Amino acid sequence: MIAVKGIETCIVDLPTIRPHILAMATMHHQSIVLVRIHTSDGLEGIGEGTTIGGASYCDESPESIKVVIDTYIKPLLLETGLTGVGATMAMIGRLVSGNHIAKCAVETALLDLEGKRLGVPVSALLGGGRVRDSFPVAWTLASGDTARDIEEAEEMLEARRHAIFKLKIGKRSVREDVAHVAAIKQALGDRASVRVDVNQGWTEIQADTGMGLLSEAGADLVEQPVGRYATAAMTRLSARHSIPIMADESLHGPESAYTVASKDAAKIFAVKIAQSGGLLPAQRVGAIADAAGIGLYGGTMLEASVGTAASAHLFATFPRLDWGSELFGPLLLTEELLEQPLLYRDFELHVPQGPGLGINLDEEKVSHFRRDRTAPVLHAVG
Ligand code: MUC
Ligand code: MG
Repeated sequence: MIAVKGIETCIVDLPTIRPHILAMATMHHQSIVLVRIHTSDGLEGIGEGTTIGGASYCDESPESIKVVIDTYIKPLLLETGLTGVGATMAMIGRLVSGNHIAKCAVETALLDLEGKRLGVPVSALLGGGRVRDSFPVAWTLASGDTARDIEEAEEMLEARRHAIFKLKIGKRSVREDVAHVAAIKQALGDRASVRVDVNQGWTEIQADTGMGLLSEAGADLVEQPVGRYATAAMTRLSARHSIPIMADESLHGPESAYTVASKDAAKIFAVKIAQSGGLLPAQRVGAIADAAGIGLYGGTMLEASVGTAASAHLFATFPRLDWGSELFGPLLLTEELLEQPLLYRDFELHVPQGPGLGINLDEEKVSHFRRDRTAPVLHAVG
């Protein structure tokens, strides 16, 4: 058993490079929760808990994530100390129900600690370890302006950063949205894969029209067209349309993944560590998809570099990653939080190799952008 000497959390507000327009929110900044766990053997583990658009995307917000960790998880870990990561998370699960993103942040820090203690990357702690060192990364076009989105996509192709583009729709009328997608697909042609994310914005009837037209326009998939609990509608839509549905918000852990898979409600899963409740439950979501012959895609909650690195370690271990990933979160922010940024090259993200997450925070950046700037600066203890 290893004693916990301290747990610190802070919210860090980071500006985005441009407004990011989703069906439920327009983001001008991203607010992440950093958690740092210090142990008696002198190590520090880092985790990130991040959602999108305050409290608008799911049941948690940056503020609730911080409160749950500070009020319920921190005292528990200080009192009991750490055993294995799975056992510690099971103990937390008995006291804290739901709150997947808060749990993900803590579990990430525990895995970082364990990897540092053993001298291996987090990916080596998951299943049989990594099967790839890098994988493709999509970029989301969400400026709200068709011409600007095409320009942005051309820049990304030219820079060899992204050849997969996800378009955020669901805010305007179905026909306006489809016209926007068709114009972008026509401009990019076979040089890029164009996909859409409706973020639950449609009814089943709208989705019927939309999916038919999007298929004709050359889109490759439709992410979460209807509400997250509308499993029956997703099953019917999946049966009626050849363009695949990718489940995102419908997946909040292995149990929901099992429901979606067994009801044939989606042909692809966007696996997210935050929504799943951590890397370990997200690994089980991935295993359910794999066993059911469902396509796998590495999703994001638009985390900054810590959450993105954690996700990358997990996605590196999936036996299949047929649809690539969208781990571009750090690139949407004006500020880099790491001393050494994650490596994006030739359309792929390269998974860090060092022990734990294999990353180091830039302390000055953290102290400058943390919301409670007047509080003492977070620093490694011991
Ligand atoms: C989502 O719903 O997938 C992922 C990429 C992006 O632009 O938004 C997120 C959330
Ligand atoms: Mg989505």
